[in-house]
Amino acid sequence: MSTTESKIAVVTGASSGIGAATARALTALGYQVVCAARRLDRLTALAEEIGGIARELDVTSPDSIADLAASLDRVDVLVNNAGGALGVDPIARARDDDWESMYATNVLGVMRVTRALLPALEASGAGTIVTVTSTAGTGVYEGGGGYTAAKHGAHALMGTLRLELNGKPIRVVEVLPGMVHTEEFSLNRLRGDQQKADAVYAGVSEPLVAEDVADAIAYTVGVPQHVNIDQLVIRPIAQASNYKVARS
Ligand code: 8X3
Repeated sequence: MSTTESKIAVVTGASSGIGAATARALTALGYQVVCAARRLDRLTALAEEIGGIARELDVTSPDSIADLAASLDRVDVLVNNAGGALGVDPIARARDDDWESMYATNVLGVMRVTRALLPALEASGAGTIVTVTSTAGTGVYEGGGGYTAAKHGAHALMGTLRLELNGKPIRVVEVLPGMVHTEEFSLNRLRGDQQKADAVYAGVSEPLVAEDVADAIAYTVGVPQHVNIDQLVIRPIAQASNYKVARS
């Protein structure tokens, strides 16, 4: 791998949405980006477009994470973006497999990928970890129990990590997006029902798009290395809280 000259950024969940946009934004900042996700066909196209590297990664698989770590000889930036929501059921009808899956991706996935890449991030002498959590990491709403619990877990993980890494040359950044209209977030959450997914954004004037969040992530990475943006909450102007959204 010809990575010895370039600074390397690893982006998980890079096959679409915020992850793909972040891979482009960090490339524009001068990083060589390792685009990691499960769907290698999409990653390969993205990597070709941006001059990056495609790596198949399932953040729920310890073996897959170990393979990724072993393939990298340098890591300057890690963006933990892989994750997502499944279902909008109230807790009274919570589906165990949804909750287990959300915990596996949003919490255990972040922990395992971070743990695996920490030695390389420290060895870089100027590492940065950015985890994309959510406004669901600090607030709750009906029907969001499994997702908000998982994102609260990821939020706690980042706070803990910042304390534990104090004194080491690694920034720990949490980006908490609100309503972002991406191709897949709501579609996945609503089990492929496009009509219901579209209804999430109906009447909302300009929900955020993936590039808005990618720009915010790139900002946290691009500020001087002594500046640690602990948390960056980003919402569309139409959204004042998780459930106060202006609709026409
Ligand atoms: C996405 C924001 O409001 O759907 O993480 O929980 S929300």
